[in-house]
Amino acid sequence: MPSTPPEINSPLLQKRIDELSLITEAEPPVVTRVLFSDSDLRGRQFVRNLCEEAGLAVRVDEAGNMFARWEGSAPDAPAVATGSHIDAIPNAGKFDGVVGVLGALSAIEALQESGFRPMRSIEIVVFTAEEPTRFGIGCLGSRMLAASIPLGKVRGLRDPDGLTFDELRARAGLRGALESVALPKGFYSAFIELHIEQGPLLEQENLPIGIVQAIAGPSAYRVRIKGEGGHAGAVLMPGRHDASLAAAEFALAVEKGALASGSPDTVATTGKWEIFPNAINSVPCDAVLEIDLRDTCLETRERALMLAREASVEIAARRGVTITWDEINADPPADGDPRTIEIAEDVALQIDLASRRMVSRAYHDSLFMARVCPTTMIFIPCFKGYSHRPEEYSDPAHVAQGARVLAGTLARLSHQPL
Ligand code: HGY
Ligand code: MN
Ligand code: MN
Repeated sequence: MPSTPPEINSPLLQKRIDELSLITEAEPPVVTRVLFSDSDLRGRQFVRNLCEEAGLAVRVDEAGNMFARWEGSAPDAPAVATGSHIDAIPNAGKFDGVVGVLGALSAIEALQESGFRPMRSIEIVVFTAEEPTRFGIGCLGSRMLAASIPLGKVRGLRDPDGLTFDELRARAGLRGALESVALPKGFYSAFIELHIEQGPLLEQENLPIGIVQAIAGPSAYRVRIKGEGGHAGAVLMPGRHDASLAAAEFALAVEKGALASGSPDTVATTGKWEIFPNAINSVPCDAVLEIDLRDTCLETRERALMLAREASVEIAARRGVTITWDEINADPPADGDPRTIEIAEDVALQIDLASRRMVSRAYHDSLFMARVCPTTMIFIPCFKGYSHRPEEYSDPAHVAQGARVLAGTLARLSHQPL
């Protein structure tokens, strides 16, 4: 066991983060790497090559989750897992998810160079489809690993071009049974994910490390509003059933529901709007909205949802439109594992890094890994909390410190008694 966690090769880690950021569908420095797109496939290959150069044994499951294993002296014991995602939403930055994948690789390389030998194997997981961009639902890979999504629902997904998950994963040469993806019970002894905070607290409090004690529960809904179209000049106002204006009122009602839930942790937005026929001189007859509603507490999230549903009934009656709801996902919050949290805190303390426990308001693959093994996350600060935008930034010192705390935590978890 290393007396203190080994130093991270920060310039090399930064160089890799920069190199991966150039594998994008957008113009650098903008990062866009949508599930199973050409840039996603090239990004996966980039990470795979680095892991194989580090001597890790790499495999890919039928959903596209990639695993890079550093075999320990007890190869049959439940391994310690770490990792994150490299897919990126449109107009994203270069740190979200990537820090947890490349930081984990740098942590393992530092441990290797320090002469540390794992007892439990240590495995990096690069989860497929953490972002909801392609299919509207996030964490598809970790949901399937945790057997937390009916495979019929996965097969029924369609992307905006009408492509299925099976058609898209075939691009990566994956055609095997998705039933093989779910992890056997007890496969991992622990999971720990390094990630940028995607919020402003650590920077505001000038703290280098956050340890996640809870992850907010995400939910998403697709709401269809059916009105009546017509000529924008000829249909007089009293006779209109304008789907777009009903959508506008409804989106404000969603916001109102979140504000009236009784908890400051309830957040909601209407992030996707499609108006039909979307022509300037035509009264919109249809609107399709996608709502993102989250909370650290199920009860207040449900209250916000109920208020929004009640508002939709009133808006539909008053405006003479129909409003129908489809649930995309509604997942409970997850708690960090106390023992794993303590270990990560103790490692940070050991290298004089102040830390605080905190909530993750973004969801992560950890939300589902917490269903299969003790899980927590290590957060590092990011500039003004920016994320999901090109200005996303974490300075190299913070990235390296996060990876170093990860290295120390992985070392201790790997030597947990069998
Ligand atoms: O939306 C989220 O919380 C995550 O970044 N996909
Ligand atoms: Mn993200
Ligand atoms: Mn992420």
